[in-house]
Amino acid sequence: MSLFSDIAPVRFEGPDTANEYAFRVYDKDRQVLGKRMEDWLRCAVCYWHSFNWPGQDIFGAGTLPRPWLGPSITQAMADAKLDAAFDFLSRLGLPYFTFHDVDAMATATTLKEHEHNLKIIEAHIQEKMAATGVKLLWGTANLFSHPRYAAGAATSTDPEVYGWAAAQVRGCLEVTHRLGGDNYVLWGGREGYDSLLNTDLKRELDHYGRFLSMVVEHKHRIGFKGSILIEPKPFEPTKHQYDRDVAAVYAFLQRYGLAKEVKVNIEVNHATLAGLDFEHEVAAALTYGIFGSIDINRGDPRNGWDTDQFPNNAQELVPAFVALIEGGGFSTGGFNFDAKLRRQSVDPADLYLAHISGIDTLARALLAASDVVTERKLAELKKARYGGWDGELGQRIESGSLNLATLADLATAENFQPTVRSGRQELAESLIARHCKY
Ligand code: XLS
Ligand code: NI
Ligand code: NI
Repeated sequence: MSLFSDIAPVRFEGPDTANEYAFRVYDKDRQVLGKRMEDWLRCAVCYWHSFNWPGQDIFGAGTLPRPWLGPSITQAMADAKLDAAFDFLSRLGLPYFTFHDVDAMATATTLKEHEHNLKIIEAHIQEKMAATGVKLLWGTANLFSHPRYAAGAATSTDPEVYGWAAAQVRGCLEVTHRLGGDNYVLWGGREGYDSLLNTDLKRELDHYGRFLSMVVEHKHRIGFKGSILIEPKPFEPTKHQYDRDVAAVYAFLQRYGLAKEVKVNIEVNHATLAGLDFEHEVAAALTYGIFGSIDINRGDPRNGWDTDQFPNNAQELVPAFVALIEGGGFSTGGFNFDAKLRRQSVDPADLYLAHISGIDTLARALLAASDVVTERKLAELKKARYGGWDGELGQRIESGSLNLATLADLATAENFQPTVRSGRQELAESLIARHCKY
């Protein structure tokens, strides 16, 4: 029995059900474009927002009943949290979870203690995973909450802090490996700066590049086959985060020779904070060949911080799903619900309702996007728009057989008189909207 035991295991009951604790659209075995829905979405519940956050904000204390939380977490508290978390996970019926080292373990003050406490909880997590069949999508080390990380972890001004970060990442990467995790994530929590006046940008970036290289090297040393993922975010907590968006991460990876080793974990609310569409980030990552996984949530269009709300608007997600489907779907990644309740959502039932609605939203977006892709009209519209490039001139340019001078001479000699052609944007938007019927 736990806080979450009052709800019966959540099942698919179809759109007409009167049961709020059932999936209306998410039918995990339903075939979509030759793959089960569960295998397209690969959904995960995150440990931190769901079980490790008492509902505090910068103006007030926690509101949510989470009896296993306190200023310092004992092993008994960590175990009670684990019981409750896996009770929830198995009742919700999603295949994966994600966690930070410190979300799950008892509080430690030294690195020896940290290793010890992590080992204890690892064994308990292993038992829970075996008993429930829930798998690990990714693990990550929290390198931002403790005061020691105030000036960053891999970009800290203090090499001893850098050493702490190395120890935490080694520990959590190895645990993730032993638990069969599919990915290991690094969100650069405080890797950034608040003022350039006191910041040595080059030195910090070089330290960060070296850190990531050490992580990749260790991954290979221990034989971890999953993906290493960086999670971009433009700001918060620092004014300027180094991993501000997919393009910045790609430039960083190239600079340090890691573009073939590291991919990205894209978060919806981080993309929008960066002033970008979520689908832009997905398409950019696919284009650069660094698409990894997704933290699914949403921001509020009227304020500018990471509100981490549960997704509830399928239509808004369809363009990203079209890109995802056309890109072949996830390999090691999935949709991690990096989303949290509101402070007034104090009933244990609210955590179910939030996830159920979020998962159905993803299922709706998947079905709509699969119709868009199957119909092919959008793909044809796009292809036709670039039709000129398939002709003789376009092919000569694309193949590199013209240089600036020969092309300029050709354009002049043949008196090119191009005219504006319709971009068919309204039709493209309509092709999305008409399929949002689930
Ligand atoms: C914070 C991030 C964080 C990462 C994991 O904004 O989204 O939750 O996903 O460290
Ligand atoms: Ni995230
Ligand atoms: Ni976030």
